[in-house]
Amino acid sequence: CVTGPATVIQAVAAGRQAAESMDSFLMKGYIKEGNIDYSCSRGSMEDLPKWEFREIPKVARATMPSISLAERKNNFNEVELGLAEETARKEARRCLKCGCSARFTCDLRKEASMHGIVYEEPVHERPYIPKVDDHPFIVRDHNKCISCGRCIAACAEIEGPGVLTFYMKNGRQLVGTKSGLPLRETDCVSCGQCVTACPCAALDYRRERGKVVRAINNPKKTVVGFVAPAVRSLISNTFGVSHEEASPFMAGLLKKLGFDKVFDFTFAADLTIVEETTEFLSRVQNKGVMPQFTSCCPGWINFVEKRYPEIIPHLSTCKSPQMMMGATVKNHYAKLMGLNKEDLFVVSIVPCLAKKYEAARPEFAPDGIRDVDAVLTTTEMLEMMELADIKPSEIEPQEFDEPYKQVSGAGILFGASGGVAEAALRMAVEKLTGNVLTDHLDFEEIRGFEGVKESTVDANGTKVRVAVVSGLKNAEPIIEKILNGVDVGYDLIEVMACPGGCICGAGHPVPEKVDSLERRQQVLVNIDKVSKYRKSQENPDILRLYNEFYGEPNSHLAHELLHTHYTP
Ligand code: HC1
Ligand code: SF4
Repeated sequence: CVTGPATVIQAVAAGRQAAESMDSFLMKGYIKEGNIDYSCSRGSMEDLPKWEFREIPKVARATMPSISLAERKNNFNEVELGLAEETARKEARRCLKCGCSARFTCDLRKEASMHGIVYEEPVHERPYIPKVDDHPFIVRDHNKCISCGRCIAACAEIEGPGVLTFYMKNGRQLVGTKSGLPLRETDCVSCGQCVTACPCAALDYRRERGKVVRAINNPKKTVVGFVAPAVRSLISNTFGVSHEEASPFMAGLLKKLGFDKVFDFTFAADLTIVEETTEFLSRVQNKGVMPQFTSCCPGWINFVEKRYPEIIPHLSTCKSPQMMMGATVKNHYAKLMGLNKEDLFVVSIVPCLAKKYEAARPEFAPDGIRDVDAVLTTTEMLEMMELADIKPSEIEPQEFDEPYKQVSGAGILFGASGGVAEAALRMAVEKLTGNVLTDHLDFEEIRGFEGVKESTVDANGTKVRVAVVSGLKNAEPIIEKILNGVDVGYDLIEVMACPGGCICGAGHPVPEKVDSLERRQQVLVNIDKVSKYRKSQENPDILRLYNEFYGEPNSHLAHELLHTHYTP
């Protein structure tokens, strides 16, 4: 019976109030390695405080630290278990052996402990259901599913596409697609929020760690890594390093893992701003298609291509920073170093699953050679660190490598919702007024976690009206208006699929509390504040790249390597 645990978890998702009003809950259950199943009997909520915790049986004891009743009631906080923090984290990650090894805290385990679920040997085995592998990298394992419905809610209510649903098969409630089509053929945007929502790794994604380790071990390959802006927000909070130390720590970690060169993705965010703002100003001057939508989030691009192809002319033609960096490394860096493209293995490290989809698109593999050979999530990078048994204290902070070393604070802001628009405004206002922008660099009204934020900036009489959207469902009303010929009152619209932007991407370990998302955002804001350069257009390495290679923004070569087309 799955009603019990499912009800508990659903109640958690819906809020504590819902839990209070439930009239049934799980009383008995079991968890065994690599599988979760439950048997249950019914009781009433009033019985809950009278529950006695029973002895944890062998199978569970082998995978969980021993804990007292008081400690279990205390929300299963690993530090309160009296274990060294690092050991406790490992334990918390290992706990249920569901396979979600990246989770630092596990809601399922926490709730099971809070509600006093007792682990027992199964009464009977349920037939094994083969894993469903109907997406380029998202995999569903029904055997682990507890029917909590979180993935369905994440897809419909957090993100927007709403492609998942429950269905019944052979008396079991399973998660599938509404249309019955394979996931890859639905409007799934590959954002991975369903994976983040799943408390027991019934939804997970295929790792690319092996591919990267093989390249590192291949002496013919020069392995280049570049790290996305939002990754440092997680690194700072996870390892307790200051915002200023986060970037050198990441560069040191990747070098220790065996990468030959490590660049900062933020460099490509700066490149994107120069290209995208030049395109925006040209649309303003030449009365091009307005408003212009940003194009750096591959989840958003998938959404437009699959559900709203009519608004493609509104999308900036700029590739995302990931693909600009890949094309620049495989062309400019290869030429500079006298390397064959085939011998360069380029890896991006991001907080995003949709970027795995983006990097594998055929248009980003000219002559069959991918611009970005592998995409590791932040979680995969931490897993590699654990597999290689690297202790944080062993990491020697390093600088990022030349020739893409200098980055701006504006580029760093890309990692949180509003950052792309803020960086674009810092350039657009300067170009429209003809004056160097020295103060009023902060556009705080477009930062934060609200689904839609807006700002109007007066640049010497020219008004630039900006909207910032995160969570795809929040973009739909704006798109509908544009399609109906209504003036939405914006010139530039930033859209990021994940609520709050990339700091909330599914490639990060699951955040512990909402507050930790705010801490992630604050890390980026703090880095921007102390940056030597705070505008993308003043980054000296960007200016040199144009001088030496691209010529000028939106040049012919820039269009060839840094811009793209979309496929309805
Ligand atoms: Fe993002 Fe972006 S900000 S999309 O969230 O434009 O992943 O960090 O790398 O490409 O730079 C993600 C982050 C990231 C791109 C940049
Ligand atoms: Fe990926 Fe960022 Fe878009 Fe989320 S918001 S899908 S993490 S690019």
